[in-house]
Amino acid sequence: MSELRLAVAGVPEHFNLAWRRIAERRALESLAVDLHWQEVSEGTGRMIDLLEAGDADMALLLTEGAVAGVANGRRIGLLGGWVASPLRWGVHVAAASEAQSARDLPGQRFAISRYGSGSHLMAGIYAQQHGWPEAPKFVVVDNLAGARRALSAGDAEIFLWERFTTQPVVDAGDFRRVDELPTPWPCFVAAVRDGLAPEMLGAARLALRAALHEAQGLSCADRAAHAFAEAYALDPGQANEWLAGTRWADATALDPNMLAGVGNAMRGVGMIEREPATAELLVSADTGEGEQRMELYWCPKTRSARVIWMLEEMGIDYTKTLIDIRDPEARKHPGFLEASPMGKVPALRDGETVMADGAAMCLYLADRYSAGTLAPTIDDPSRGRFLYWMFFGPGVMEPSMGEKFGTAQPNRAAHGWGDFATMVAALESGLAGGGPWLMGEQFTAADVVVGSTAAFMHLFGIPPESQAITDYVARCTARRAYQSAFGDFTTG
Ligand SMILES: N[C@@H](CCC(=O)N[C@@H](CS)C(=O)NCC(=O)O)C(=O)O
Repeated sequence: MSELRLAVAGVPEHFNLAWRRIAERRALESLAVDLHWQEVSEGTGRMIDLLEAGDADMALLLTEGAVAGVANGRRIGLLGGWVASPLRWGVHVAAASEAQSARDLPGQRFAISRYGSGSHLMAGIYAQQHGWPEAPKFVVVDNLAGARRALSAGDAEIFLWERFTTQPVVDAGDFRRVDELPTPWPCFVAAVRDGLAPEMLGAARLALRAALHEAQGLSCADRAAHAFAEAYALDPGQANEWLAGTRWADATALDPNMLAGVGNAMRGVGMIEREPATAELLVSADTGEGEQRMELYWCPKTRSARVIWMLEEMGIDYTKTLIDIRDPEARKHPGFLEASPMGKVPALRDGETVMADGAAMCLYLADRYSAGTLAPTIDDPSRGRFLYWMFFGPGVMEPSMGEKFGTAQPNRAAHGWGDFATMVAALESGLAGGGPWLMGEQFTAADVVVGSTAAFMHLFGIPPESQAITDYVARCTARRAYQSAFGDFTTG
């Protein structure tokens, strides 16, 4: 596989720490993607220029800026979601300004990074929401530093920018925040330049999934807010508040209704003349090899949940085909039998790859689509330990459960899986390093396999008498992806 160079641009703000980290770690190397991360302080308008000039292949754009860009004929398309929660725009004036609230602002000039940027579009929305009698006036200032200069020199009076990014400027006594404006839609999307070759689109999707996974992992780590605060010089309390209100896109797919709502709002304030159609906005899903939708053969309340958890962690696009394993006729589904010779769920079809067995599928998915994040790469020394835990689930944990169900007698030396007590002790020793995950800081497919098996023990009323394992299960079950996969075990 020859390496593809993928240039990705985003603002140098806390939202994008995951990109910085996967680029520094060269996490996509094993997928033959050479990720170049570029920080662009001028924001969405400038990044659209970079995309059009071919200086960036993908960029994380403010949703309203991306939609307006497409409406205005810019040569970009939307690939997927990035941040699903709203952006909290702060409405700032110079500290010495006489303005105290929204009522004092009509007629004053907005500093904007550039035309078509988020600061421009949201200023239009703000003026409309507050019933300004005349069209607002704008002064282009490039970026936050330019806004600081413009407001203190009296070249402009108002500046809209993300309120956590400007907090240090407020704390320094340069800006005063007189109001806030949350976007009524998910704030960031990933856009690509027009004309990207299919293999580059595939690489862009892989990178987006890896970054989403990294962001989700970062956000639920211990002291998560500190990592963001340290990287972007934010106050830890502020970083905490920001993180509590931030949700990453669940899967990479974008909701056409949400995009239509953004277009409608932009046209309503006269920022665009026409609302772009979904087909113009979205990059086609048909991107060639590896991008056909995966098909998961599954059945509720079975081991299928393990693989659904894995797929949800990856934010991957897949379809589910229900095989009712209690119905002999349903199990005759030919596609299913090809994938699962024993007629057991879960099973998977991914292009020409067909396979069964949950743990094997988790390993396949991690290696193929998330190596470097959900699985250590082949040449990583920690790979051996990772494989040990991947096989520990089906090879040791599951068979040892028979002892608790009364279907197997303990025989530590003769049984390949030892016995239940030895299994518990081994797992406890694996967690003794403080984790929070089996491989340390990084959540991996081994946690899906071992964590789901330990969770099954709790669900089936045979929990090991171990506080360390109980705590580990609690960490696993707290994950959003776990909950969306295992919900059917706790309902009805
Ligand atoms: N080793 C397989 C076991 C799969 C398995 O036993 N699945 C059960 C449901 S949890 C099944 O399909 N049972 C139906 C049958 O065997 O008839 C895995 O972990 O995926």
